Parts: sequence; C-alpha cells; structure tokens
Amino acid sequence: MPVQLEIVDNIALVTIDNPPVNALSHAVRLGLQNAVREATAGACEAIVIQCAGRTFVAGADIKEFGQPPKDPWLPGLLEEIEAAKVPVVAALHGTALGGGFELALASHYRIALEDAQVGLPEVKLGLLPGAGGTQRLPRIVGVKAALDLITRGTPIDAKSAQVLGLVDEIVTSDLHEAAFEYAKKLVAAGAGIRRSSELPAPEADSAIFAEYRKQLAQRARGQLAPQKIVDCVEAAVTLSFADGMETERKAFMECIASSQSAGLRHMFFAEREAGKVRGLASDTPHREVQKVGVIGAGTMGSGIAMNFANAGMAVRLLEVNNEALQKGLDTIARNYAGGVKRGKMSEQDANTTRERITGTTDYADLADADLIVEAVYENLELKQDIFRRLDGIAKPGAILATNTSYQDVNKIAAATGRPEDVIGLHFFSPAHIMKLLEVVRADKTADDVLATCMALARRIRKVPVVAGVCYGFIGNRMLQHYGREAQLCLIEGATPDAIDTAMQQWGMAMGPMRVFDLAGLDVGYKARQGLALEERGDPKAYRVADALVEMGRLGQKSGAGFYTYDAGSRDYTVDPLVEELIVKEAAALNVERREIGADEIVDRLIYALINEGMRIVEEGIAQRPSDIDVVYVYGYGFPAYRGGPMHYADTVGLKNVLARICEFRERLGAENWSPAPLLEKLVRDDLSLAQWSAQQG
Ligand code: T1G
Repeated sequence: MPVQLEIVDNIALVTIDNPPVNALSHAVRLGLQNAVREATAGACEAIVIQCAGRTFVAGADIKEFGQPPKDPWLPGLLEEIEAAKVPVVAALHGTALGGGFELALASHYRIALEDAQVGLPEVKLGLLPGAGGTQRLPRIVGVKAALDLITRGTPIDAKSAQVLGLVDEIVTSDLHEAAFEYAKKLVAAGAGIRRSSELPAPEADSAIFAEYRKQLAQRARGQLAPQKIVDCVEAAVTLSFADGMETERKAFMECIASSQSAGLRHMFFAEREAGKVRGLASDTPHREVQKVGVIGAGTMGSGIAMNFANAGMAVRLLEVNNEALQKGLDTIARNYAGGVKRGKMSEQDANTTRERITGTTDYADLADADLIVEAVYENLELKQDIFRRLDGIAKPGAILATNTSYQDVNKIAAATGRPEDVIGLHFFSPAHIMKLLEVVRADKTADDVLATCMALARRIRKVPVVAGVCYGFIGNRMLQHYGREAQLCLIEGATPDAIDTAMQQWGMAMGPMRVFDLAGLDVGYKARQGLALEERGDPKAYRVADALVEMGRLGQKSGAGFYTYDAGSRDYTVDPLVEELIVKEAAALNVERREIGADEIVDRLIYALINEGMRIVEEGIAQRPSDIDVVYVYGYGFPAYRGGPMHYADTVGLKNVLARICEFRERLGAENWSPAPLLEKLVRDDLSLAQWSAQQG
C-alpha cells in the first residue's frame, strides 16, 4: 500500500511511500484520501502528512497524463484535506514540487528539512499548477512573487520559502520526529486551522499582468502555459477562490491537451531515456575519474576543462607552448569572472574552482590522468598523432577521449594499442554552458568505458546521448541537411533575414544564417578548399557563403558575414550588399529566383532534419528517435515545446511528412529529397515513430 496511517498520541501520521519520487499516482491519491478520512473520522487531534524515501511528493504522476483521469482528482482531494477540522502539517524533504507542493499548500502548516526545496515547475511541462497552486500561492506570497515562482518554475530552498511565509519551521534532521512534535505543539497551543484558500484575495495593480504578459511574449515566445498562468493568478485577484479554481481547471485542461505540453512531457522522459544504453548491463563497473587531462586550450578545450573543474576534479590543461596555454588560461579566468559578475558563483568559489585547472606543455604531466580529452582542431592526422603519443604516456586504464565533431573515432582509436579505452566525447560550444554531450561509441569502446562516461556526463551536469560513428554523428550530420536547405532557399529567392525570421518565429532559438555567422563562414570554406570540386556537392548550396568569405566576411568574428555586426556585439544588421551578392551568385548559377514563403522555408529545413534523422535511427547511429530529440533540443536550439524533430514528425503525422517530402522530391529533385526507407515503412505500416520505438524495446 503506497499510503500508511498510524495514530500515535492522537496524532495521525500519514506516510506516503511510492518510489522513486512519491508521485501522486491514482493509488497514492486514493490511499491519501482514505487515510485522511479515517484520521478525521477518529479522535485524532492533528494530522502529519510525510513521505518515505528520498523526497516529499515531487508532483502528479506524469506517466498518468494522457490516460482518462480517475477519482479522486487532485484538486478536490486537496480541498478535502484543507477542510479538515484538525491541524494538518506537511513535513517536507527533498523536492516538494508541483502537485506535491500544492499538497503542502493545502495543508495548514509546513515544516521542512533545511536542504529541502519547494516549487511549482509545471510550466516546464507546458502545464500550470492544476490543484490550487495558482490560487493558494498568491494568497500567501502576493502576486509578484507568485508570478515569478510559477512562470519560471524554479524551485527555492527552505529558507527562502520560510521568508515568503511558505514554510513555518525548519529543522536540520529527524524531520518526521520533528513534525510529530510540531503537531503536538500546535495542538497544545490550541493553534487554529489555517486555510490559505480563506486568506483574502491578494491585491495587485492590473498593470502587473499586462507587464508580465509582455515579458513572457519575449521570454517564452509562442508558449501557451506561461500566458495561462498569468490568467490564473489574475483570477486569484479578481475572483472568489471557487471561481479562481474553475479558471485554473479550464486553463489546466487547455494546457494538458496542447501539443506544447505533449512536446515538453516527451522531452522530460526522452532526456532520462537517453541515459539508458541498450545492451549495457546496469551494473557495469565504472572506472575512477578524479584527474582529467585536456589537450588543447582553445575555445573548446578551455570550456571542457571548466566542466571538470566545476565538478571538483583536478584538471591538467596542455598546450603546445606557453603562449597558447596562457591564452587558454586567460579565457578560463574571463569565463569565471563573468560567472561571478552574473551572480552565478561567489568570487571565492570561482577562484577555488579555477585553481583546480593547472597548465602544462609537457605530455608527461598527463601520465597520471584517469581521463584525457583531446580537443585540438579538426584534423584527423593530428588527432591520430596525439593518440599515438598518449598511448605511450597515459597510465593503463586511462580513458582516452576525443572531442572531434565529426572525424572517424575508429580511425583515432586505431592509432593506439588500446582501442577499447578510446571514446568520443563531443561537447558543444560554448562547452562550459551547452548541456548536450554526444558520447560516441566506437567499434571497440569497452562497455565500462562507455558506462563510466555516461555517469561522468551527469557528474559534469551534461545530458549525454550515445552516438555511433559516422560523419557528424547525430547532430552535425543532420545539421548538414538543414544548412543545405537554408543555403538553397537563399539562392532560390529568400533573404537571410526572411529565413532566420521564419525559423525563429517557428521556435528555433537562432535562425540558420545567424548560426552560420556565429560559427564562422570560414570553417565550411576551409573544409571545402580541401576537397576536389566534384566532392564539394551542389555549388548552389555554398557559393553565397564562399563568396562572402572571399570578400573577407567571415561572420561575427570579422564584423560581417550574412549580416553586419557592431564590434563586440551580437546585434546584427541586414546588409543590402549581401542581397546584391546573392542575386549575382544566383545569376552566375542560372538560378531563377522566386518568392519563397515561410511555410516552405520551415518545412524544407525541418523535414530535412527529420528525413536524415530517420536514416540515423535506421542505421543504429542513434539508439532511438527520442535520443535525436534530446540532441536537437539541448544542442541546437530546437524548441523543447515541439519535442524535438522526431516527436514533431509524429505531431505533424508521418503520412503528412512523407507527402511533403515527396512534393519536394518532385519540385526540388530526388538527390536531396529521397524519403528515408524507415519513413516509408512506418507510413505503410501506419505506425508513429513513438509506436515503432516502443516496439524496439
Ligand atoms: N511523475 C512520474 N515519474 C517521475 C516524476 C513525476 N512527477 N518525476 C520523476 N519521475 C521519475 C523519472 O522519470 C525517473 O524515472 C525517476 O522518477 C527519477 O527521476 C497537478 C500537474 C523530482 C527533481 O515536474 O524534476 O504536479 O527514469 O531521474 O534527477 O499541478 O525527477 O528512473 O524510470 O529526474 O533525482 C510536476 C518532475 C509534475 C517534477 C528528481 N513535477 N521531476 O530528479 O531523478 S506535474 C515535476 C523532477 C504536476 C500538478 C501538476 C525530477 C526530480 P526512471 P530523475 P532526479
């Protein structure tokens, strides 16, 4: 039974025990209702609601969403608990979140362990607190604090909660014992029932809601739930509690039925699923990693070094000479100073963390490293030389990782006598900020090396996704097709700004032309110079970018690329000269330009991602479609509320995706638009990607 009732000295102890996070499943709600009814039917003088395990209730059971709701519904259950005639005390530890914190708010008093956290993170699932949180919270903390807490969804610690009046008592240990004593003290003091729903409606100038809606239109562009949260908090001010609850219920039902919530809930589980590696025993031993070597102190190497230092590990940063090394160490110092300036960490923490990174130009200093990450520029021969050298220096059992973006990790591993110790750890720039880590499993990578790196990813607060070896692994391989379509739309008739605006309004964090400028147009240019003409592919897909490079317009770093940039700023300006250049290059390639609408731009770029993603799944480069969604949301600014490219394909319907790709094939040619066989198969079998993926086990 997930809920137990015990009466001790006339205090009813209601204990929820539903691992792993005491989610409010139907069985828990039923058990809670029965326990509270039994307690209040008897002679108990107070009720304590507490949880076993590592945390107080962390929310409604997300796994139940989408199923027909079963009584007791949470809002009604919480109203019943709040209506109890004896004091109800909630004992909070771990993370009391969502419906769990709403349960605490419906209780009359709250006692917490000092390291407990409380919050209403529903907005991160495209939802809003649907069990009275939008009505009770503003009554306790006021409108502004409630809007901040609910629209951001970020938990706060017990001390901050106490300052806001959300927690009454804080203890350092023995929470259940303390809650029992606290309940007895309340009874002895004749403390009354304290119902937040009976507090007066909070007051607020209506202007705050308009201001918030305007802010959210920027901060949460295109998202439904944040706007609905403002409506509900406004209802807490303007309506009775009962009417406010009705407003909340309607808004909640709208959110939970939205594709945005489906996308965000998909991402919640996809991120956790990505950490599970098929065929890898869960008890695979991990190698000890305390000392890390990083080779290359450029932008990537410096960021990578910071990740490990931030996680408390000693880092040796190696460069070929002191000048390059010092440049890297200066970058790291600047990054930490920036973190202090933004209030992310204290000056002392920044210094302590930074001092974990020591520089060297001597490979011998890497001999005791448990993990060595190579992060030099993209040249296979250079990487192979480095690994050959490491083979003679690194201690037995050291993990040898390459940060390559697309080189063949098998060829790098083959340069050593220990290919089983070699793996790809592909960080994304800026490496100390981007959450995604592609963990590239080469043919001979040992299971314990893979298991160690998956756990290490979480230790350095990254989201790991396993990728097989191919050119560009998962993300960059798909990005090539996305970039190709962007460039073709450009030469065929669209402007850089039209393309970026279409993609940003659709939800991408940054349009492709701005991304190209940020990454540097010279990167692709140099790669192409190394290829024979016939190897470079369709010139329509790169001539404009190359012409810009030949004019010295390398992107942001040179102050101009597809756009012009004020020195040291990311603000961009449309440059008519670029449009003239595009027209000239189109004429030189005999391309007749035409009007290309936003819908075509979005479908060509996104369906190009989907089609290549299908091939990546088919080839086993990605373990499952949802892994690709994690790559794109965490590594490429794909809107989480659309659930990633593969979930989006299911949202649109694979039949519709295939039909649109076939239309592009007719109009734009089979070379770029041959449907992936898996896509055709799933449409034939009338299966969604999610259904097919579930069948794969
Ligand atoms: N429902 C179902 N399963 C959940 C869950 C939940 N709410 N939260 C976590 N899990 C599973 C998770 O899938 C994983 O499963 C395991 O628990 C450990 O999670 C009415 C409508 C609590 C901070 O949004 O933020 O209440 O992979 O790996 O890193 O207004 O889980 O092991 O099979 O994340 O220690 C609101 C979501 C819900 C909180 C713990 N609540 N959870 O983090 O472990 S909506 C949330 C978290 C709601 C009400 C509304 C985190 C955590 P598996 P984990 P963790």
